[in-house]
Amino acid sequence: MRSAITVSLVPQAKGGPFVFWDGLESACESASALGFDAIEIFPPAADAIDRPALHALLARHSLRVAAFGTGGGWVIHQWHLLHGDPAVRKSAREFIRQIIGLAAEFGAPAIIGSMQGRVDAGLPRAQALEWLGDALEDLGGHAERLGAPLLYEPLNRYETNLFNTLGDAAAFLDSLRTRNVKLLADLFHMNIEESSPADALRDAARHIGHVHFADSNRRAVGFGHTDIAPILAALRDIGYAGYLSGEILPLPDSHAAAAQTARAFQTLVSTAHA
Ligand code: LER
Ligand code: MN
Repeated sequence: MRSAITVSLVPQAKGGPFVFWDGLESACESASALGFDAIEIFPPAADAIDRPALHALLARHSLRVAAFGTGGGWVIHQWHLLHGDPAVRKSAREFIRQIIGLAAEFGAPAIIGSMQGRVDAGLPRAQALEWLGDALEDLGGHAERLGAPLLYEPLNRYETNLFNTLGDAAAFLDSLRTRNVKLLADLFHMNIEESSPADALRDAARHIGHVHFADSNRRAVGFGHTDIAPILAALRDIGYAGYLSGEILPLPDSHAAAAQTARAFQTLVSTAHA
């Protein structure tokens, strides 16, 4: 498994679960000093990223990009894939498509988290699931042609009423034609929704493509009360070789949150696995 830490480039997302907020240069410097393998980027839009500059920055710090989030489309524009207005659904899909293109250039997947939206009053659930499935077929196929998976993230009940558990999301992915959409297992959401996070990971093993590494209170692993050992044992047992990415609140401050994530990764994952 590899380690990653998040950086938000979206000021409107302030208060959200991202560790670094002061730009890519500063985030890469800190991530590299703490020994992370990668950064996970939350951009305002695909065209906000200077691609040659980012390639150079990553090379300078021996870092990779673990993933790009697409939630800027929701935070900045209030777009999502299940909006009642077809023009807004289209804008949401195009926003994600552009980020898939950006991510593929860095060998990384894009994440559909908050951009999935929710089933609003008056929208039949079957219609919502048809729209979601159609978007995932289209965007999953697009990502596949560019050589990267697409990540779909089940969220807790306070953020979506679509799929809250890995099992329900996995069953939905099984109903699609595309095999290129993988699950993002966020340990914060799973702490709220799963009876057993470790069992949920084992049951959805073949679908797991990325992990958000967070404690029960969405702080760095070790700063809450999640029993992390059985979760890491499950990830090892299923042969998960992707990222554990610290998508967490920058508490008590960005540096301390990142340093604790690095410490947790090194003591619980690297050394146990060496
Ligand atoms: C996104 O990765 C996520 O976990 C959502 O809760 C958005 O904040
Ligand atoms: Mn997440």
